[in-house]
Amino acid sequence: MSNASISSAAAAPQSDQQSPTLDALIVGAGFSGLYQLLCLRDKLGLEVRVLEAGAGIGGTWYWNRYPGARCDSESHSYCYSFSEELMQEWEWSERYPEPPEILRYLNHVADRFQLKRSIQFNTRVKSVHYDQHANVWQVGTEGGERFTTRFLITAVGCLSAANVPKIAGLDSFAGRWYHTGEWPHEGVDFSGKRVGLIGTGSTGIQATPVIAATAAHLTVFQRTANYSVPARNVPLTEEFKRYVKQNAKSIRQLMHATTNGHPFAIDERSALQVTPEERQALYEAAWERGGLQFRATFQDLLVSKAANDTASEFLKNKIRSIVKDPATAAKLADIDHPYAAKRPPIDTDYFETFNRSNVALVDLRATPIERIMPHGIRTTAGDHALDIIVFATGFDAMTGPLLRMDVRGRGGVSLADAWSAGPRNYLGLQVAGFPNLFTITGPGSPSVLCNMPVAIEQHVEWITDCIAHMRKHGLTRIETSAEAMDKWVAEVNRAAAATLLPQAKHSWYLGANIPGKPRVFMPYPGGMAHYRTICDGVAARNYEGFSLSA
Ligand code: N01
Repeated sequence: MSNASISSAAAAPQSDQQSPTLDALIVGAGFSGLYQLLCLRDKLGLEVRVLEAGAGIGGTWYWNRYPGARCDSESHSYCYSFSEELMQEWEWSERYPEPPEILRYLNHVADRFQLKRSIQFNTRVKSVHYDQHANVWQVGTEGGERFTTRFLITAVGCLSAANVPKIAGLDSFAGRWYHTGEWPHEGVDFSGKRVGLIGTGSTGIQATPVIAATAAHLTVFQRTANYSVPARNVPLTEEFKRYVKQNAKSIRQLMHATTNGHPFAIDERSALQVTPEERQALYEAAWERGGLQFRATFQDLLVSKAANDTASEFLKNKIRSIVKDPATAAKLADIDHPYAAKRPPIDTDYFETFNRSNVALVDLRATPIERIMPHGIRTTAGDHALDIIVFATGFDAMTGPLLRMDVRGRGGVSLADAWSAGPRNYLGLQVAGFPNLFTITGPGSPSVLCNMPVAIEQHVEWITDCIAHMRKHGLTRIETSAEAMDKWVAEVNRAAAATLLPQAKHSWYLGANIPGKPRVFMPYPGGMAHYRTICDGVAARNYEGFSLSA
């Protein structure tokens, strides 16, 4: 990557050094940080700086370069829509882009809007403390720099704190191990190697076929069996590229109107109102079309268990028909949650990969890992000799990226203490006691339940409008209240309870993948379009639920 930054690790001062006061400091230079920078610096004319831990822009896509990595949103919807010119000049090559193409796109955006001059790379934020007398945030970095800023905006992503499970003996492993979310940029050569992959979420399911293609042997360690629908990735035709450009506006309107921010509408029928034959035909068509839109086959798949059962049975039958060994098929199809109650993966030849002679599946529910040995992984059923272990074990989602910074608000209260029973905030945007701190795609917002760029643009634009409003009226502080948070948390819980989502007990949406993490349903499942209306209403009613002061 060729990022010309205003500063790099080499240039970053190692001593304690006070930098000039900023209007706004943004943490993170992924999709959200870049757009927030553009809005605050160029639209509002603020003094803004972005601090980014990586050596380049891209956030998720900078770090997640594991084999098989591909975006699950379709490329023409996985991009900014704030600029008609940008939409017209960029062309995607495939239905689902790989990290290098997404990074090319983001670098194009950053270069086009001259964003890199305001980004400081190789700079990890370590502390974020509110000074209530001066009404500013003091930000400290691992390199010892300090910044003072009026507004602090976290653009740290929802899935950026890698979760490497604490398995006894990992330190003793004689081979190499990697987490998919911190993948070496130079890549990993699996040829001739015995590889163990732990985790069968979206990442493990994407990585499995690609690793199996070059490794001598691959053992997949499955704790929770998962559904998956073929992605059906293809190069985009010239005709489709033309369609996207000619219909950019209506595609954007559709993404803004739907629950998940994707460019497809959800069928209005119930899965239970059609005949079994029709239902089967509709599922077959959706399977052939591929991708996340399998969820859109019927309107009630996420709210009615009986409707969902029809989809899950269809998908389990697909597994049984693809995987030739009945014992392996049974383990893969032994799925304990409703379809899409966990984030549904999409794949390229995942189940087919278990028909290869160099691939084995270990069911960790039946035979849990006991420890890691110098030569491999020991389960209760015996040892698996390995040269490489790949942890596709996910993330400390949503709260992890915020809590790993030492965030302290009014009175020195830490965010970790404020959230000891789980995240509490208002609209996913602000926490009482932490004035002028905005969390883009924070817990309590649709975020990961939505096509991310759509959720990000809405948050960035709301925050920008809010700061513009404050400046226009000479206001310098915005803070939500405990009461507003209580009401919002109740709304998130109400919306979750109206769906099947909480029924997946082993879900990172609930924090269940991290031992000791409070079980709280984190993203807002009331739908992106509805959430947008709520946020617009709050702003129109003079920022109801916030107090603004000079
Ligand atoms: O992580 P996950 P992911 N021992 O948490 C298992 C997004 N994403 O990186 O289910 C054994 O979903 C864990 O088991 P269990 C997307 O939103 C997007 O795959 O907790 N196993 C599970 O099987 C996605 O949902 C794209 O029982 C352990 C797996 O590891 C999110 O990122 C691509 C374990 C983790 O699955 C996270 O996906 C990829 C242990 N100690 C990902 N700990 C796009 O294309 C965990 N596991 C946009």
